[in-house]
Amino acid sequence: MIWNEKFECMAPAELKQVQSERLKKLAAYVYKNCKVYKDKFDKATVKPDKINSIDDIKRLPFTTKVDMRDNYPYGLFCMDQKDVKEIHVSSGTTGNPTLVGYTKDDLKLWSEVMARCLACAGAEPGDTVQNAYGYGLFTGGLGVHYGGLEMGLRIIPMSSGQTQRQLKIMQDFKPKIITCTPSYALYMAEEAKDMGIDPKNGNWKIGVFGAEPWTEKMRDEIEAVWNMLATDIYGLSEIIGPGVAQECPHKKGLHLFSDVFYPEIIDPDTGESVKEGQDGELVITTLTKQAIPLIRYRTRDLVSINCEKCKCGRTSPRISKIKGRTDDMIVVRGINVFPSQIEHVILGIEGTEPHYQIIVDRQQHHLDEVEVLVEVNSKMFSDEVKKLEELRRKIKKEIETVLSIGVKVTLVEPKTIERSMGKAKRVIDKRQI
Ligand code: DLL
Repeated sequence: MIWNEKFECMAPAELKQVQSERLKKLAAYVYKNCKVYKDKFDKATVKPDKINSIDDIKRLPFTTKVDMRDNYPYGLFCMDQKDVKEIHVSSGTTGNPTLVGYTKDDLKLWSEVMARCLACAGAEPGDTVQNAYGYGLFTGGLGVHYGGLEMGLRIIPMSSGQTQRQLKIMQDFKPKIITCTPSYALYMAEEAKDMGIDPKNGNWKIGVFGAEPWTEKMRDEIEAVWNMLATDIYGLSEIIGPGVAQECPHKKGLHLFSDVFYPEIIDPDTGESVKEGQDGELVITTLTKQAIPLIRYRTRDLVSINCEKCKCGRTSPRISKIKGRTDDMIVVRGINVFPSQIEHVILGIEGTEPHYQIIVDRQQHHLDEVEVLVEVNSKMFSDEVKKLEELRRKIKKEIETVLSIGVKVTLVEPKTIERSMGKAKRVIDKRQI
C-alpha cells in the first residue's frame, strides 16, 4: 500500500455512503462491547438502531479526555486485552495518563494511514527516511516506522536526540526524508553549522514535521536552511498517533482521511457545528478502529476545514494548521504539558505556596525552554539558603519525572507572582507560535 486512491479521491456522495455504513456498524459495536459507551448512549437516550446515516452522528454524545482518564486503564476498550497487541500512553491532565491500545487490525490501519501521509508528502518506495521522532511510548517514532515499512521506505530508526550522531548518520546515508518535530529540525541545522556541516549539503527531498504547533515563518526557515519541502503532519495518540492528516506538496491544508476518521468542527462552547471555513474545535470519530474506538472525540485543537477538491486530486477534506487549543495544554518539544501536572507536584511539596507561573520560550537554539516560578512560603523564605536550594532541586526533579522534559525552577519570594481576580494566568508563552 503506497496510498489509497480509492478512498482518498472518492466522490463525496460515495464517501458519505461509506462513512454512513461504518458509523452504523460502529454505534452497534461500541454499544454492545463497552459499558461506558452503553451508559453514555443510554443517558443521551439514543439507541444504535437510530444511527442510519453519517448525519445521525450529531445524536451521539461527545467523548473527552476526562472520559479516558476516569475510565483508566481499560474502561473504554471494546476488546479483550488478549487481542490488544500494542499500547502507548500520552500525558493526561492530572494523575492518570491517557492509554491507547491497538489490535492487529488497528496496527494495520495505523500503518496504512501513515503510509498515506508519507506518500501524500511526496515519499516514494525506496526512499530513505531518517526517523527522528522519539521511539517508545510516544506514538511518533513507531507510527512513522510502521508507515515507512508499509510503503517500502528504507528506514533509519534514529529516534530523537543524539544530535551529533543524527548528523553523522545523515552525512553517511544521505536520506531523502527527515521526520521529526519542526523545532528539532531547526535545532539540528544550527548544530550542523556549528560542526562545520552545511545542512543543505545532502540529498534532501522532504521533511514531515508535526507533534507541535509551528508557523509559516518556521516553515520558510526550515525549507531555506535544509533545502527541502517542509510538510505538516497532524495526529494525536487517542485517535491513532500521527497519521490523522497530512499536507501534500501544495501546502494548502492537511488532508484528513475522513473515510476512517470522521471530522466535525464545532463551537467549543455550544457544541454546535460551525460553517465550513470557520474556526472551531476539531472533533473526530474513528470509524473503523477496534480496541478503543472513539465517538465524537473532542481533540481541543482549533482548526478550520475546507472540503473542496485539492489540486493534487484528493477529495479528502483539508484542515488548516492547528491554530490553538481550547484548553490550557501546551506542547513543549513535542510533549504535551498540562499546567495542572505541574500544579499537582508543587502542591504536594512542603514549603511552597499554591502560586506558580510557567514561562515557555524558544530563544536559544530553537528549542523550547521551560521555567517554572514557584512561590515559597514565608517560613521557608526566612530559612537558610541551603534549604531553599534543596527545595528547588526537589521541585525540579519531581516536575521532570512527571513531564519527562528538563525544566528550570526558580523560587520566588512570597506574594511576588501576580494574583488574578479571574482565571489565573499560569502560562506565559513567549514563543510566538
Ligand atoms: O503528537 C502524534 C504525532 C506524532 C503527530 C508525530 C505528528 C507527528 P500526542 O502526543 O498525543 O500525539 O499529542 C497530540 O499534539 O492534540 C495537538 O495539540 C498537537 N499536535 C500534533 N501534531 C500537530 C501539528 C502526537 N502538526 C497533540 N501541529 C495534538 C500542531 C500538533 N499541533
